[in-house]
Amino acid sequence: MFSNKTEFKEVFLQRLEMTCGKSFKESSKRDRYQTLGNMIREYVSSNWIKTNEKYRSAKEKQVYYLSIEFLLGKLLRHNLLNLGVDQVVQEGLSELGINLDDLEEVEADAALGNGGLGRLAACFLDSLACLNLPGHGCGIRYKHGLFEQKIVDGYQVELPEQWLRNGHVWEVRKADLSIEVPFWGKVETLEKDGRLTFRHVDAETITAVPYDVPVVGYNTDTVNTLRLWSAEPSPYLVHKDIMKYKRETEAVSDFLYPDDTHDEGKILRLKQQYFLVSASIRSIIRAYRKQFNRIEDLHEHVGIHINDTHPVLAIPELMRVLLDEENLGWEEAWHITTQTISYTNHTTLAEALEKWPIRIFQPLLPRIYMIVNEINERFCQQLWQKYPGEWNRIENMAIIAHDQVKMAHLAIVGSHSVNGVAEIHTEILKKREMNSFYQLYPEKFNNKTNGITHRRWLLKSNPKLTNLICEGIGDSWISKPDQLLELEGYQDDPAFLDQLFMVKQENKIKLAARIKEQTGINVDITSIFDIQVKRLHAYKRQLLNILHIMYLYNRIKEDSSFTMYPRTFIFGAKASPGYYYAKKIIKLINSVADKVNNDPVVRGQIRVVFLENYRVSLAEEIFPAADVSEQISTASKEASGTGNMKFMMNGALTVGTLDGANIEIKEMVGDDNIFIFGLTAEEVLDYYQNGGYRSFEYYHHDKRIRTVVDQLTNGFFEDVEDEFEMISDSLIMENDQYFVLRDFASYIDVQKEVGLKYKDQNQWLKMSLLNISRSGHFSSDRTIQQYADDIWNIRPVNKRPLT
Ligand code: 26Q
Repeated sequence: MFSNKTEFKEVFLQRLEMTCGKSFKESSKRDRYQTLGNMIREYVSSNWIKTNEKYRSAKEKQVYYLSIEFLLGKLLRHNLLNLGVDQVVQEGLSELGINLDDLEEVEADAALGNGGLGRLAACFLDSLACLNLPGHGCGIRYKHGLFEQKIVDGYQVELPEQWLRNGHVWEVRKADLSIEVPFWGKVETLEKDGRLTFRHVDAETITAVPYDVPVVGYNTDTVNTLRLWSAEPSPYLVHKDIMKYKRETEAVSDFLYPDDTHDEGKILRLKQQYFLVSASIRSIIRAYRKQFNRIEDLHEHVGIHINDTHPVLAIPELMRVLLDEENLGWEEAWHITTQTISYTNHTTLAEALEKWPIRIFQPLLPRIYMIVNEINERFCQQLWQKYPGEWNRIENMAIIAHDQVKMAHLAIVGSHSVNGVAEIHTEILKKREMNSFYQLYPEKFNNKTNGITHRRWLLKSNPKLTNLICEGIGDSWISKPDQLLELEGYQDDPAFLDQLFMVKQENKIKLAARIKEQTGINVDITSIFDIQVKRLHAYKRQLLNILHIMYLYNRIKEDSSFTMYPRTFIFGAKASPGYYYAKKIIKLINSVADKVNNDPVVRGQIRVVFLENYRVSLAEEIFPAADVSEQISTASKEASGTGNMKFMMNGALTVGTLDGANIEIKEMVGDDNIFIFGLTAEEVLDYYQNGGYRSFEYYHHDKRIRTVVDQLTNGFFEDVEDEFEMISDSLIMENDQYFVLRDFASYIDVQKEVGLKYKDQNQWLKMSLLNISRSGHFSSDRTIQQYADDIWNIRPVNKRPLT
C-alpha cells in the first residue's frame, strides 16, 4: 500500500477524498483519523488473511482466550508502532501539516473492561501476536464501554460511554458468520437407537454477529484475531411482541457491567455470559470442522482458556456440542472438554465468587442446566468414593448446593489447569480458598504471574524513556524485554542518570499541563509525584493514602518548623455506581484536596489532585510521570496487581504491602529499591481466623490516628458533619476490616523514608534505573510464554516473511 513517506502521503490524500467526499482542506481531524485508521486496517489485511491460512495449513494447535472484558484502549498508535510505520506516518502527516498526536486525540478508548482483568486480556493479545503464537481473543462488542466519570461537587457522576458514536475503524463486521444463540424454551428427550437424545425446543434465539479486530504483532507479519460478538434480533424468529424482543435482544451486548467485585446475580449478566460462550464455542468448532475430521482430537488442536469464571459456561456448552451435535458419549466428551479447557482465577474475595440461583439458571438455559447437573452428580459420586461419609466435605465441594450453581467449582472440575496470577495468590488458593480442590487435583494447580505489554506501557506511552533506553542498549529489548537488564551498566554513569532525570522531568511537565487543563490546579514539577491510580475499593485502601495526607496536613499546621520534601498526591479511580462506600472515599479525597490546595500554609508542601475519568489513555500519560507508585492493598487481598508493574517499568519506586505481585517486584529489585510496610498476608489471615484486632485501640492510643479519624466527623474537611460518618464507622464501629489503622503508623514511617531518600537525587535515580532494568520480567511476553509452554502447549507458527 505504501513503503515510504511519499507513497504514504499520496495514498492518504487520495483516500481522504474518496472516503470523506471532502477536499483535504475541508477535512476535519475526525475525517483524517478515520482515513488513516481505515488505511492501516487495510494495510494489515493481507497479513491477516495469510496468518489464518498459515495456521490452517500448519495444522498447529490454536488457543482461544475467552473473556467477558478486553480493555484495549486506543489502537492507532499501538498498531503503527507494532507495524513499524509510526515514523513514516508521523513524518508524512507532518509534511501535510497534520500532527499525529492530534489525530490520536480523536480516537475513542475501547473501554470494554473494568480494570485489571480486562487490561490483562488486552496485554495478552499483544504478546501472543508478538510471539507469533496462534492465539485469539473472543469477547463481547459492548455498545457502551465502562461509564464515563465526571466529578461534580466532589462526587462521582456516571455518564454512558459512547465509543461507537463515530464508528470503529478497526473492526470488520462478518454477518455471514453469525450464530444463533438459544435461550428459554424446554428440552425434549427422545429415544433413538436405544440412546437418549436431547433437543432444545421453543427457544428464543438471539443472533450473535461477529466483529473481527486484527491484532498485529511487533516486527512480525503475524496478525491474530479478536472476535467481538454483537447481539441482534434473529431474522428467523417469529415473536408476538417484536419491539419488546428487539429491545431485550439488543440489551445483551448493550453495556458492560461496571462492577469488578460484587457478584450481582442479574439475569442479563448470565445472558451475556452464555451469549459470549455459545457463539465462541460454536464458531471454534465450525472452524475446526472445516479443517479436521476427527472431533475426538479436538484438544490436540484447540485450547480454550477462560478468564475467570465469567465464561465458565464454555464447559457445559462444549459438552452440549459434543453430546448433542457430535453424538459422542459422556465419558469421551468429558475427556475432550477437560483437556481443552483451562482456567485462570483472579480473586479470592468471597463476594466476587460467582454463584447463580437455579431458579434463574435453569429456565434461561435448560439444556445447559441439565448438563451442569449431570457433571455435578458424577463429580459428587466420585467424591463419595474417595471420601466416604464425609458429607460436609462433599457439600462444600459440590458444584450445585443450596439451590445455587458455583461457577468456580465448575471451572476447576471441568478444566485441566487452574492458575493464580501471582505466587502468593496461587499459594493462598492452594492452601486456603481452594484447598479441598487442591487436595483432589494437585496437578491442576499452577501459578502464572501476570505481566503487562512493555510495548504499550513503555514504548508507546513513554517515547522519551524509550529513546534513552535505545541510546543506551539498542532496541532489541522491544522483542526481548529481559534485555532491559543491560541498563544496569549505566548505574554509575552520571550523564545517563542525568538524562533519566530529564526524561522524568519532561514527563512530569506534560502531566502537570494535563492536570492544569483538567482541574485548574498548578502543581510543582519539582515535587515528588506520588500516585495511586486503580479502581476504587475498600481493600485497595485509597483511604489509607488520604488519611496519611490528612495527617501530613495536621503535622504542618501544628508545627511551623516541620518540613518535608514537597509532594503532589495524585489519584485516579472509578467506583462502581452502586458502591456507596467507595463513592464516599472519592468525595473525601476531593474534600481534602480542596482544603489542602487552598491553604497557603501547606500549599508549598502538599498538593492533592483527583483526575477524573481514569482510563487506559489517561493511564498512559500518568505512569511515565510518576516518582512514587502506591500499591497499598491489605495484604492477601490483591491477587496480583498490574499497575504496580507499569509504574516500575517507567521508573517509579513502589510504596507497597507484601501483597500480590509486589512481593515478586521486591524479590526482583531487592529490599533497598522498594518501600515495603504493613502486615503480611499471614498476619492478616491470622487476624481473620483468630481475631485479636481492635481498631479502637489504635485509635485510642495513637494521637495521629485519633485526630484524622475525628476530623472525618467534626466538619473539618467538609461543612456537612455527617458526610464521612460511614467512613469513620467502618474504621471504628466495624473494626476496620481492611486494617487501615493497623498499618497506619508503619505507612507514615515508610513515607517519611521516601521523602528522605528522594532528597538524594543521585541515589534515587539509581534506584529508579534499577527498577526499570529489572522490569523486563514483568512483561506479558514472559507470562504468555509460560502459558504457551505449561498450559496450552502451543508453538510459534509465523515468522516474517509470510509467503
Ligand atoms: C462478576 C460477577 C458479576 C459482575 C461482575 C463480576 C466481575 C467483573 C470483573 C468480577 C470481577 C471482575 C474483575 C476482576 C479483576 O479485575 N481482578 C483483578 O485482576 C487482575 C489481573 O489478574 C489482578 O492483577 C488484580 O489483582 C485483580 O483484582
